[in-house]
Amino acid sequence: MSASKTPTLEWDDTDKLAVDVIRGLAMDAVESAGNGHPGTAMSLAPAAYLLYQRVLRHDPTDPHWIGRDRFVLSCGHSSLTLYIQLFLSGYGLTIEDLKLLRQWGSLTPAHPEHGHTIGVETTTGPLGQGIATAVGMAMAQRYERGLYDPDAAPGKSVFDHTIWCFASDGDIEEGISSEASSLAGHQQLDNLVLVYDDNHISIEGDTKVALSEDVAARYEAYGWHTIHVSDVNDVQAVYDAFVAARDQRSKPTLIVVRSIIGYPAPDKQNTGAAHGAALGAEEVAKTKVIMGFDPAVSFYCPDEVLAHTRRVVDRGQALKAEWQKDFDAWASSHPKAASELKRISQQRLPEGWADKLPDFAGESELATRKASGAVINAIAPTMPELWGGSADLAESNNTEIKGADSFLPEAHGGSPYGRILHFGIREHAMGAIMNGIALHGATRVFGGTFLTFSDYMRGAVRLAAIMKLPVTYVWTHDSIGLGEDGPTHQPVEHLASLRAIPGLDVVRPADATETAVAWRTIIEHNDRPAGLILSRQNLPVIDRSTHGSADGVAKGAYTLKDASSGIPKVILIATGSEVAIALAARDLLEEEGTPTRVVSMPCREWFEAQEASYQQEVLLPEVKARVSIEAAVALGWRDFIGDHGECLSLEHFGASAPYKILYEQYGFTPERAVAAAHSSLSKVGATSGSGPTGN
Ligand SMILES: Cc1ncc(C[n+]2csc(CCOP(=O)(O)OP(=O)(O)O)c2C)c(N)n1
Ligand SMILES: [Mg+2]
Repeated sequence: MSASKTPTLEWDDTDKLAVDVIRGLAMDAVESAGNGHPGTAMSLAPAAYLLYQRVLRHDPTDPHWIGRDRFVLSCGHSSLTLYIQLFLSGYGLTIEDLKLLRQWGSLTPAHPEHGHTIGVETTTGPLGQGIATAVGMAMAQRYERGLYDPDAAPGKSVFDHTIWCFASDGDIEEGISSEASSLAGHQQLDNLVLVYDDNHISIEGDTKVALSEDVAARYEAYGWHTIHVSDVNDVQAVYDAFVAARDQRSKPTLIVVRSIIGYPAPDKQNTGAAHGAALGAEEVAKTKVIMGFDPAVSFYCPDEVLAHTRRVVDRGQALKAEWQKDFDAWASSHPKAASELKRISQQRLPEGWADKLPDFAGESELATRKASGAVINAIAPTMPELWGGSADLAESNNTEIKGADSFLPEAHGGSPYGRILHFGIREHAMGAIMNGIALHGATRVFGGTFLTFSDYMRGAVRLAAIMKLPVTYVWTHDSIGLGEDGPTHQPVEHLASLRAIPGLDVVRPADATETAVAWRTIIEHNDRPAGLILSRQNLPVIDRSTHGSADGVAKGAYTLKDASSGIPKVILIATGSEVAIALAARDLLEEEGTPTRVVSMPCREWFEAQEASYQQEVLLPEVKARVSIEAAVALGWRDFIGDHGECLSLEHFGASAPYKILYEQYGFTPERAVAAAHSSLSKVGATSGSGPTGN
């Protein structure tokens, strides 16, 4: 794009004043909180203002407009960069909200929180996540266009828009951004613009202590278009760069913008001190004088500035009205697609989708990962909103939708609108990309890797839980049951550590039938992430004519096999592959005359959401002899087994050997479960102490 084609920026004194007003508000908000991050909100003011006022396609009166551009502030610490634009644009934030920065219950928490403040597209704060989330949004935009309007010319579809992301040195340094940016280049995401605030300062001061590569050269090597702007205060140059980046067709664009953190504060600009602390009354006063403001006035925002900036509402409404005409025309010429879009947007599932779930009754044994693959393939034809893939383990994770195209530019041998995601070996980016996809629209995405590598995704999983995003992790190879690959690949602590994340459903089905119900339940939830924990090895398919219905999975735990007569004396609680061991142990216990109940507990979170009466029906409070069986650390199981219970668990790493040997060696056998039951029964007999609580 040549500079001559770029429209001249209209920029008057009120715009100039508005940028200084932003700087003043940023300083004052942090000063009033006593802490916060003023520096970058001050230095990035011209870029943020230009974007929101002149370039971003948005209508502040309709923040959920599907045709809007998305803005991601990856450097979430600089939340004022966003909050002040939301205030000036008219999203509902007020000066009073800015005065309550970082305060209890305010709309202006320290870091932007999606679902809390209108206009915040994603929660950011953990550096690097925002860039990868933006990549996910850009991928979702292309997929959604492919679903509904694949034949439109580039830039001409109502589903076309741009994903904008502002990022700081920390975002650029974090590995997740490299993973995601590499993939974005490979995917040729021309709808993505990353603005890198190259201010050479992070918390420890000059970034020369930790960063020396040529970032733009790195991005060029990834396949990005790059643009340099030598001074963020050169608004025409910033504007030209924005327009050129937006109009770039074929690659994502990185705009490297040089800025001076804390500008124009006389003493603290260009120092780490401007990053994350109040500038102090004296410095604030001096800065206001430099800007021509009265140093005695705080939160200065003259009416003329607000009247000027709120005109962006007119601009946005006009853009939207224009778009609406096109959308209506599209809808009338694509009635089927339009009704499907409506369904998906309302997060409704297609009629009869669950009838498509496979019935595994005829199978004798099957790995739950394979059952999961069968489920995905059974429901995929009725659910176009379902897509996903793996971090290079599709065959192992059984995530492939058979017959579907790979989501890839044609140059790389796929279809730009394909349904199979290839994340490459980039688990952390995969997690954040899934978040971006879920945030962008109502499609349902899944992503697979080995459970042990969920650690590599954890930062993104945690954000999915915070944002309540309905993404599904397909985590296979779930225990020592994976066998020969050994301790690096055998999860031991992962179940406990994932269960520790509030709002994440950790679901470990016992057999193929439970896997189908687990998928059904996950799909029926649209307000939280879930991890499916699946076995590599075959597991017996439980005969449901003689055992409890797998529908109990939806309640998190259920009686799979009750005592043959009367009230059980002992309850065995197991998950996943260890349920079969519990069933075999029950047979032994029953043979010796101990009435035994087996409870399958695939999802604690779902069980904990049940009424106390149901919980007590399953875990009879009067039965204090209990054994938990799970080939992982015992952490968390005491909540269910109580003072008299025993845990059959694994408190050390595994080893490289065939899995049956490992189960023997580490004591995951029916005989050991029986011994544990005896031990628990004797504790109950020996004491009259308190039993388990809460169930
Ligand atoms: C993953 C992660 N690690 C550490 C932090 C803590 N932290 C917040 S900002 C920051 C670095 C600030 O430097 P930069 O990213 O250049 O932002 P600037 O000061 O230029 O605004 C750090 C280490 C974080 N928010 N996220
Ligand atoms: Mg910096």
